Amino acid sequence: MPSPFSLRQQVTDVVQTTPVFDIHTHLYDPAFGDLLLWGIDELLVYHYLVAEGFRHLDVPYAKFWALSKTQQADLIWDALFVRHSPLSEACRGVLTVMNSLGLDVKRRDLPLLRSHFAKWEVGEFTTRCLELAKVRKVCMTNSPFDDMERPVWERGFDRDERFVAALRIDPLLVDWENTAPKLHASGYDVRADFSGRTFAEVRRFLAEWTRRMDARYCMVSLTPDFAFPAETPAARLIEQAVLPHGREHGQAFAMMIGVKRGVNPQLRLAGDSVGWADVAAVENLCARFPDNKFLVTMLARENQHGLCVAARKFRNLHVFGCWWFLNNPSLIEEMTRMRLEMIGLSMTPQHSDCRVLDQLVYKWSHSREIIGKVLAEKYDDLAAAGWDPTRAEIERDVRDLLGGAFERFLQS
Ligand code: FIX
Ligand code: ZN
Repeated sequence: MPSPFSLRQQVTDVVQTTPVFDIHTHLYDPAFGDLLLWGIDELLVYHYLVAEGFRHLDVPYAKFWALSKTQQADLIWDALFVRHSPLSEACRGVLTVMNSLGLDVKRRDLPLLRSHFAKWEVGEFTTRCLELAKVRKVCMTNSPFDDMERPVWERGFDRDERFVAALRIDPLLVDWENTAPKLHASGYDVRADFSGRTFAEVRRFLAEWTRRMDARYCMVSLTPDFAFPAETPAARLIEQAVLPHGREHGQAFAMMIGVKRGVNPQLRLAGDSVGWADVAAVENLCARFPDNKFLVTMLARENQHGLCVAARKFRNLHVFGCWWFLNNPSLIEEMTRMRLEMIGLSMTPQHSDCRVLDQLVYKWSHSREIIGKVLAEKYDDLAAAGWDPTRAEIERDVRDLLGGAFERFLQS
């Protein structure tokens, strides 16, 4: 039996070096041009930092939004890195990125950091970030309703095989009233009251976009009051269009539940909040549609235990990620430990949710540190119980946690 020290070292080493499939991000294949964000200014105006910056800034919201990106970044840098120590997870992330790229953050010199970024070309920088983060595949979030993104898909482009697609359909499910006329205008025979061929036409829309994007799964974010069954447009569309589409195409349906959009609209993208949701909606879907596959993450800390219990009951449910306000070391640790204790390796502990390419570097290094720590503890417990985990077993398990279990679930 290896000593506890070498076991720990092995687990840490395997978690640090195993390439990951990042199953949910807001990054784009470089072919999307400016939609792929990167560099120091984008890092500083990330909405996590904007929310934190406004806690110190006394600039009116409108004035801030009227500034150029560089000026906004200057203000945030000053508020969060110069006038206070950058202790928050999102601030620390900026430092981890700079440090990993070999840049000197000690000097607190923003113009100097900018000058380093000016030397990069996006293709090389993409490869560098993926290498540093040891990310083997990045799943994008792809919306046919996005006016910037849609034309790129319609034109067609050579796919970068490191970037795979996920079909995002929020407007369809959470804003049916405004989306139905748009679908109608683009040639789908749908009616706002769901009459006629509406559901069949929504299925045709989903099938066409799934094919065009080669979408690995279909996804939506939902508010805390999401209920199923219910007489809501979202519930009706899920039951009569999204799930039949999923069964026909063998495509999983991802639900990210618990976001309250625009609690402070003045903060724009940074203005969303969280609320408790009812896990019963997930259980009802899994029970009623055993031939559909559900990927689920929930935003409220209070929902995590119930979601693990649901996953114990339904093998067509795959739990993933520590989403957004949960993507902090203390909560990742708590959630990862609980998930391992309750559902073992049949889950995906983390996704990055990156909006800026460089963030891959910090989100994965910070998460790997915690996943490694919790996992090492768990193997230690097994060793204490007389079980002797081999290196090959540890590698197999870590591959599963970092994307393998997810891929198998999609293929099942
Ligand atoms: O709905 C989502 O996919 C969320 O992750 C985003 O909307 C959110 O803004 C975000 O970036 C969270 O990390
Ligand atoms: Zn997201």
